[in-house]
Amino acid sequence: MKVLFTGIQPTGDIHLGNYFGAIANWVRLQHEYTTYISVVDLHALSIPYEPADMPGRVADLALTLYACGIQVDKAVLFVQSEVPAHSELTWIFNTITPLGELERMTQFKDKREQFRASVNVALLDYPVLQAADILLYKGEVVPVGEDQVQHVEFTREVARHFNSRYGDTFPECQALLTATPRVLGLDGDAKMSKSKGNTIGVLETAEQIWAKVGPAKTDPARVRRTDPGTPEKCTIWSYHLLVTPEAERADIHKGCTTAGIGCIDCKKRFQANLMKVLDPIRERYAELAGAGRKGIMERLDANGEKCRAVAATTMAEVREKMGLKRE
Ligand code: AQP
Repeated sequence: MKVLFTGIQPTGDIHLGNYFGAIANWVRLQHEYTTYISVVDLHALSIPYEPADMPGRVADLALTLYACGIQVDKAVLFVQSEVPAHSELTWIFNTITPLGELERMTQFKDKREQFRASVNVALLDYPVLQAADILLYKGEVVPVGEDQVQHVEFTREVARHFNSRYGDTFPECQALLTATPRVLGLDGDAKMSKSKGNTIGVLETAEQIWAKVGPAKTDPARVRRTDPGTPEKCTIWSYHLLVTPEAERADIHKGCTTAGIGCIDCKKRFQANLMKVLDPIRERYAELAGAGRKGIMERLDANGEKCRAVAATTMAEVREKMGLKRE
């Protein structure tokens, strides 16, 4: 089987962007690939965080991923910092990465603006660590959201640079997108994002979600209930595309464009369809976080060990090719 590698930062609760932009694909593809999924805590250190919160966040993220449908016997879910070779390979890749390539990365430019007071080297080096993550396991397929496609392309470049300098070692990986690779933020921002506070979390209850969705902006043309709207200009419509069956969507589309339904009706129908997806995840999370927690934590330990072994094999090959093996 081909190797799939992907990761997610423990920077907050999993949201609809993570789920429909990436995780839904991981759940599907774990049956078709040798699958590695990393809780990338080293990446999360690149933005301000509270050390005391980190262990809880990592554990919670793992539990939520299993609740979303990642299976213990199908995917190797592990914690990045428990495999030191990720940092070692990053340094090696730093030596073959032109500075200019990192400076033009869209995510770096965005985060540099967002965290203006604390722009550290790790923010710039983030894609190099990501390349190390993927290539340590010789990942060929990388299912991500649209925002990460540029980093996957960069990883291909890194593999190419390394292979041409030191000999054929790494595969050139491909990004894999879902049908909805970019989920808008509740505030209409181009990206739902944990650090922007514009999210709907997958573990939120119907009441919590309604408190956010009820006041959310829709098509600005619908000032009064009787004003017809354009669904394509509405964030809530983009959410219907995630969860609402096609026939019902056609009905809602017509209702909006003819002012047959109001925005509140439209939002209620979205919420009802969304809860059909989220209720089972929340229930499963409750089970795992209770009786299942110890077993999951043990599984993370065992997976860390498995990954250290895979990483050691790759690093032995890398060291030898780079002349780092003593006579
Ligand atoms: N809005 C989104 N639409 C589609 N896909 C998304 N992803 C994230 N947001 C969206 C995808 O989810 C996976 C895990 O992302 P991550 O947590 O590692 O980092 P991120 O992309 O930076 O996500 P956030 O929520 O925006 O986190 P912060 O605010 O901490 O930076 C990735 O495959 C990502 O593409």
